[in-house]
Amino acid sequence: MMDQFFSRKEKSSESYPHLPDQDNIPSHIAIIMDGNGRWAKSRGLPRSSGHREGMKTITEVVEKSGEIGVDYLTLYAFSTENWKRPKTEVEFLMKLPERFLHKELPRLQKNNVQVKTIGDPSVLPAHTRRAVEKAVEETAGNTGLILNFALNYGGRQELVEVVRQLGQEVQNGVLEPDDITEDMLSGRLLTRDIPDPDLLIRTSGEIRLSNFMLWQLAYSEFWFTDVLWPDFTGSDLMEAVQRYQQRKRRYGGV
Ligand code: V07
Repeated sequence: MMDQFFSRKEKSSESYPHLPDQDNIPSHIAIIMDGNGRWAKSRGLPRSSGHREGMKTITEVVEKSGEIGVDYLTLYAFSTENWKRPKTEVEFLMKLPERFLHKELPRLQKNNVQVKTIGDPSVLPAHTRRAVEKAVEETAGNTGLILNFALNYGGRQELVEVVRQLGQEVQNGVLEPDDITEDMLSGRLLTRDIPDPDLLIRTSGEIRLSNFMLWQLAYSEFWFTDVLWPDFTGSDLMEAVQRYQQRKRRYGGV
């Protein structure tokens, strides 16, 4: 076979001979990055140091994802429920997008990563919103991994917004309720430009969705690990991908 016919995925997986299935890399991985507070507590450190350590994990996971040929990586950075946390913690968390981007944006540019977000930006502090907008704009032309941060995101809120839109269209007389289809819902979600996740990873041992991508995860494979997010490594990601591939191969066998 000639070289130019190898896809990016096939080529990059040559350096991962332990990956059983070289062309069944999940196109979209979504991650609930849980366990930062617990990581800190177990070391007698403040929760903030767990969050800071969790940012280093993002860098490692982004690079590994790009290497193996993942197209989309969605990270649950801040949920609509997280506002209930103590004010000081929320204030700290709202500084993390700036800190992360200040440190990592040059590397993201170099790696051809495109930054995107889902969630309601309207209630974020202006400094947070500005930092994120800048990163989105400055990476808009990149053609590699799409790094999608869910920031002030809630799955139910996202669905309510779609229902409101459709209701409005019905009221305006441009739409009949019976004509509403799945595509009309998915085409109005914040993820309308990206495919549904193939694989969901949640760290830190909790087995629930916590309002994350409720519609989009309907057919995804789920991978739960007890590893806390700050301890999660590129090789944990590879384990999750391998398990995903094993499950996919079993389906193929039936
Ligand atoms: C946050 C650090 C990672 C562990 C999980 C929770 C805490 C990166 C971002 C971020 C968000 C948007 C963006 C660039 C970076 C972030 C929050 C919390 C609120 F465009 N990490 N991180 N945002 N944590």
